[in-house]
Amino acid sequence: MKSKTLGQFIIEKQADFPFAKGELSRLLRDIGIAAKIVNREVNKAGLVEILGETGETNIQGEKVKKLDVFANEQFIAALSAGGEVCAIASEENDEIIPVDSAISKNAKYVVAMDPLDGSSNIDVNVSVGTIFSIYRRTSLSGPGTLEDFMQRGTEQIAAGYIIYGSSCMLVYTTGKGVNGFTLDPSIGEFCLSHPNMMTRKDGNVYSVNEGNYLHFPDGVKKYIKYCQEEDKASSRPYSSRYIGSGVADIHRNLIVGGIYIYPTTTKSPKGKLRLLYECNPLAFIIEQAGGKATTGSKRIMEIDIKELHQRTPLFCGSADMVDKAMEFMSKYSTTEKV
Ligand code: P6P
Repeated sequence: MKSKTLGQFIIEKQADFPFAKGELSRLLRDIGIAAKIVNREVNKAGLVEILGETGETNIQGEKVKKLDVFANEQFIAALSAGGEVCAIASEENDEIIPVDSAISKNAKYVVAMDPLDGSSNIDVNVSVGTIFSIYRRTSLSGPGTLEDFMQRGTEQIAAGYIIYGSSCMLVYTTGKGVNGFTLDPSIGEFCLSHPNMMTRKDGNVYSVNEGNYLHFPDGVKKYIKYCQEEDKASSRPYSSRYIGSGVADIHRNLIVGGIYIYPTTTKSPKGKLRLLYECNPLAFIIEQAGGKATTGSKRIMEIDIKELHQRTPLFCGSADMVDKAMEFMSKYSTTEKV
């Protein structure tokens, strides 16, 4: 039996939002359109002149890849043309992108995104992803403002990611569970493949860049050693899996269980990942799937955001694993006040 397409699913679930008149549905459709276009380019990156770097560095001080720019342009174009957003925030843009067109004059939403997360992996053919977060605007009218993005993660009305891997999947939540859609290239549609995704309460995979071990807080060091101890009763030692694309690591842990940690390091004293368009959307998804997402001491979605590109440490995944890591942080590390 042909599985439900993303469009059919969104319309069906629209009933969950009696007051919505289809705007959120159209916004999610716009994201799906851009995702298909980006996926097409990611899949042929090796064939066309789209590999490599542009020679620029972004506000994060990271080398900008040509596919970063392409993905950013595609999502901005699709969101701006769709008429449902009044502003966009992107990892690739220092400032917000106000959307001020006739079609978006009644737009209710703003979208924050990391258009191509893990882009350092593009040239070596490893999965990359897009992360997005949707808020209701707080400003009253006209183009959106920075204030529209200064909202806690608990205020998100939807969040999701697209993973461009062995298959292209779109995973999202509107606060009523998590659903995964796999792109069927033969019909060019995302089809429901992973309904009601729930992560395992406990897992045996830990994802962290152990190359930074010497610079980790003591609590993280102790937790990593805990993961490596022999203890059959708790299935330890765990497996270490680290892809270098957060979306890919977190997607795997969402499906099979596990914990992803990007803690503070001396190089990234506030953590590396960004609160607005990486940690909050991933936290929303993980919590909706029964997992947890914290800074090592505090729930990610309750952090007050003060800057567009604000960073935070991230511990996310299976609830029992995050709890255990937080025990070590509480016992051995002075936890950052974020
Ligand atoms: P490192 C990608 O740049 C990213 O934001 C995450 O997707 C990924 O998990 C992490 O950074 C990789 O960072 O320092 O381990 O290379």
